[in-house]
Amino acid sequence: MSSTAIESTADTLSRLGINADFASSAPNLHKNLQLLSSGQIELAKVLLEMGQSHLFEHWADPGVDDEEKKGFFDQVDRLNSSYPGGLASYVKSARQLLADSQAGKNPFDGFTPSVPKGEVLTFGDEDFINFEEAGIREAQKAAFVLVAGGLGERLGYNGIKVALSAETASGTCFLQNYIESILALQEASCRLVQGGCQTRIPFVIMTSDDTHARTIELLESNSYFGMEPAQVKLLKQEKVACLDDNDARLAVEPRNKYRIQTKPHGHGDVHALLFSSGLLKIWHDAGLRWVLFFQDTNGLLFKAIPASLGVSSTRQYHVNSLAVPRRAKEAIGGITKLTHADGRTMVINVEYNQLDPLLRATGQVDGDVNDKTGFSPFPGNINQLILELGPYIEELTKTGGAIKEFVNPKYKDASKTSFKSSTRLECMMQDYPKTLPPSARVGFTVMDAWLAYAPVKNNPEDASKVPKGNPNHSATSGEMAIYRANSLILRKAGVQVANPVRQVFNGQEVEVWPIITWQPKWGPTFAEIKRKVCGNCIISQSSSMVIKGRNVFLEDLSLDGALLIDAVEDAEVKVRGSVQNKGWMLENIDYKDASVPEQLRIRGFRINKVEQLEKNYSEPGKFSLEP
Ligand code: UGB
Repeated sequence: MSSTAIESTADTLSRLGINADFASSAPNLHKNLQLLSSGQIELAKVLLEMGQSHLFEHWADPGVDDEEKKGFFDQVDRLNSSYPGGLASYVKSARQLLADSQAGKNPFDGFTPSVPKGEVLTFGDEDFINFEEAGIREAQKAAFVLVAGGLGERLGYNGIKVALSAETASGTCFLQNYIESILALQEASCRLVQGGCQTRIPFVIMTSDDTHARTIELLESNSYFGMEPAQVKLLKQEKVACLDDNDARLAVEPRNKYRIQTKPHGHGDVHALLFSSGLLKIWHDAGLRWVLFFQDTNGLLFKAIPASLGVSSTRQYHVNSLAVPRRAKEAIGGITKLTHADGRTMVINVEYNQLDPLLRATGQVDGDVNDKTGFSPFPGNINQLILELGPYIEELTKTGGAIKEFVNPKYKDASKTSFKSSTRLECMMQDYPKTLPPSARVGFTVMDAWLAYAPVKNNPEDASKVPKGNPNHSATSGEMAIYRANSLILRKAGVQVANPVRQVFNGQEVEVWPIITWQPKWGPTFAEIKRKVCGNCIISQSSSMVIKGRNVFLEDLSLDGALLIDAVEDAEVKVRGSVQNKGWMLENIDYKDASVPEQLRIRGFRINKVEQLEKNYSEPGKFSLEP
């Protein structure tokens, strides 16, 4: 060590008011102090004060691995600055939560669950149509936030989930479907303003290191799927430090002793990120009123948005959780009213693994079971939240966006003293209402699952083992649900759509309806779809129909085969008469067949496009298609 280096370290320490002995508990750190900047020394002090001296146990002498040591502090700096309250606060919370977990403390201690009251909608009735209309009016005051930082371990797909095709008839991926849906709402909402409007609905995507680069690439290589790039903002969540034991000792990365092991913190990060990004204030200043949160693989989602947003504005909900009827033990949380012995109440999601023990602990001996309707009395949380922006900002100003965390260590044995592998704190975006005052208006909106919810979460093997009657939540069921929903919507609009047949793909029995899909702008609301369909239209079970374009009208159409229409914005196309051809067929694929692309394999089928009628209208004008 050179004498100048000793002097400058000593100077730095004295300038920082830090006693030179602060690193005596970590001799290997002490030896390396000369390498550290003043900021790094402060971080080192924080680590030692938190009882983390073991992190330096394997540090080499100065001159060896010095770049790695800098890298260590870069990482500590990131972990410290990305967590509300910094690393010290993280370790403090971890110790408390780990102690509670070891003691077997029930996070809902003192609370009794009951079934809350909310808005239950019936697709297509007068109320539904009115709520949709109100929702479309509000859409120009909304911002959308997609949480897409998850790896999708349950699905086991190699790519990012938003790049998966929501359905293979048109090949539209989830991200494209979401963007086109937001643009469709934007246009529909602006059309209600006299003279139109220039509103560009903001769209935020929360990514993580696992998904960030591939999300950007997907957007850029597809020209943002038609959205203006400035409308889209990506916020990357950081992972959090892993914990090795009940004393919250930070875990060293197994492959690099100069790094702390990290794991995802959960979708709850979205609130702190939005708050610290400054976007909420910008939106508020621009007159926005709503923030809508949603997840990465639900191809039905936007069919439920206009009506739910209408409920939020009509009922003046500060928080509106979208929900569907839930089967007992289904892996989605239950929306629950919790009443504390001291009188406090909250309406909150109780996660699927906690609902059953909570019910049993509070005298409902059968736990999480269906009632006579065949469903759990607790509506299923589909994790689509609509928050009113003003109260949201007020709350986050108090909390900084920190969300109540939990820890879920896998203990080695009943003594609960050591873990099978490192754990970490996690948080969920739907836990936001936990800190709200009793005056907050927290509600929910229930819709039929066929209309609102068909996520792609389970791999083929797990999906095939789902108990009979419970949804598979696989790529197979997710795609089939889109065709079913579109068929049922057209039925409600007056089209005679044939009944489905049952078929098995990847070991899952599903209903196969006609393969019908349309671009979101063709039918952003039910009223709009009804306007596009008239006369006596018939669609046979083996038919397929793909509509691209806004102004395509079905009039006395009889379809028995495949029909594809693609029309530019100002082309108005009336489709009449009888379309008959050999159409499309579904062919089985085995998910283990590695010769087939993974995108298809995980569905268990591919569409064989045998024969089709395909018409493109690339010029403005009025057209009639009468085969
Ligand atoms: N996600 C992130 O963006 N970051 C993360 O760190 C983790 C996830 P999962 P989960 O709708 O069926 C939720 O893994 O967490 C994103 C609700 O908690 O698909 O098991 C990720 O990219 C549960 O109450 O779901 O369960 C994805 O978009 C229930 O409603 C989203 O977060 C369930 O979803 C969800 O992640 C459901």
